[in-house]
Amino acid sequence: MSKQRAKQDKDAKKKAPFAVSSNDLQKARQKLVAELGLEKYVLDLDLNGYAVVPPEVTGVTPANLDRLTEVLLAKSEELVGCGFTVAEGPSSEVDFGDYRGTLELQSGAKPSQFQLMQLCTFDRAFRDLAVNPVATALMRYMIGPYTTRFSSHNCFVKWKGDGYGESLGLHCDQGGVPQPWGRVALNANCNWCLTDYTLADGAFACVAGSHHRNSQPVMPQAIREAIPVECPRGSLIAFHGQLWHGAYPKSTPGLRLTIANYYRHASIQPQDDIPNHFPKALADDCDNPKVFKQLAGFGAPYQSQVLPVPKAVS
Ligand SMILES: O=C(O)CCC(=O)C(=O)O
Ligand SMILES: [Fe+2]
Repeated sequence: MSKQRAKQDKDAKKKAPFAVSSNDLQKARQKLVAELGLEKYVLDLDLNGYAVVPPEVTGVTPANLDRLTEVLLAKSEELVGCGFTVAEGPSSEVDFGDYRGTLELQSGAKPSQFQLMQLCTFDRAFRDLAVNPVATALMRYMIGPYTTRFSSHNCFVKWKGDGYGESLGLHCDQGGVPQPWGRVALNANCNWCLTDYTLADGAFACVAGSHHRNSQPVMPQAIREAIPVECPRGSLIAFHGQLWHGAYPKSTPGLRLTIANYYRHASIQPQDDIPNHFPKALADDCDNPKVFKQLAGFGAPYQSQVLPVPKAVS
């Protein structure tokens, strides 16, 4: 194939990602994995529906983690109105008013966490994380090499309390998508642990392999099947949108801080309308503006007369 033809084909795939042959998709997925040496992690994703990737592999440094943590603690203080430290948690009692939580509702547990949203507008450090090459390769492996997009960028700030209660808040991130579900992940998630994950510190809970069951968690059995995912600060827990997961309650002092970068298939509505509302100038200020803009889904066709019309010949 001539170089020009190969380039035309590549451009066509980018423009029409839904029309790529299975063969080409398979090759593109294999390339993503081989280039970064991620074989072990995609095997975990295939078998268990999640993979724990250490910072030595993702390249996220202690200085990166410190910066992310610093900004999140400052934002928490700004919004809540009291100081926050990793060692001690919120410096005062906090009041949620009538708010009863989200995953907490399954067990009626009293909220002991909140979420910060739209992280990629806070600081470049979050935009760099959103385009981390290892994270994006794993997301593309599960969702699709050409069809992966951002859904939202959030942080869980969790402290000592009942957590999600006895249900562990088990759910599938893809739970809002109508069934039947297939093998391709329509959502997938990157949980970046900014503090150590141990059972007592409120670790991620999941049922290994449950992404193969193509269903919402079957309760209450799923609670007995769940296991804690324990890993040190800086780890990435990447997981499939069909994995049954939640978290154990935190029973120790201080904070459990987690960034949840949530990705979607291009056919799925984003949680945050990033394609239309994300400030485009910020996308240029990150480690890989090209990848950021592609994952953001800027410039979707059909929002104007993108295809030419013929002209009447008189
Ligand atoms: O760790 C948690 O509290 C829940 C994480 C979660 O459900 C998610 O990121 O989708
Ligand atoms: Fe989730």
